[in-house]
Amino acid sequence: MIKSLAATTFLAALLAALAPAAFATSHLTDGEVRKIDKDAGKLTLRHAEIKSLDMPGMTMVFVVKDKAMLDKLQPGDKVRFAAINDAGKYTVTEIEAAK
Ligand SMILES: [Cu+2]
Repeated sequence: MIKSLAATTFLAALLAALAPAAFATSHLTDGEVRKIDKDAGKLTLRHAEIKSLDMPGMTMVFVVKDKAMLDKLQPGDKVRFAAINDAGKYTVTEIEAAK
């Protein structure tokens, strides 16, 4: 009994330790690059639901935080990204190639 309690406690501690790592990537949303406008710093993405913005999946235009973010992207690329609503402008703050 005491042994199994210790094992349960250990397991709970282990899960608690692992949880932050799991959350670290969960803020990223799956998407696909449709169009890139480097001059305007804009990016059209077909994206999955974005829970943090309360937005269903759709294709839409985003502004990018830094135009350099567009350099490594091509239309058709599968990506994972984070976006915020910056005073009404949906802005991509992070983007990476999906594995
Ligand atoms: Cu959208």
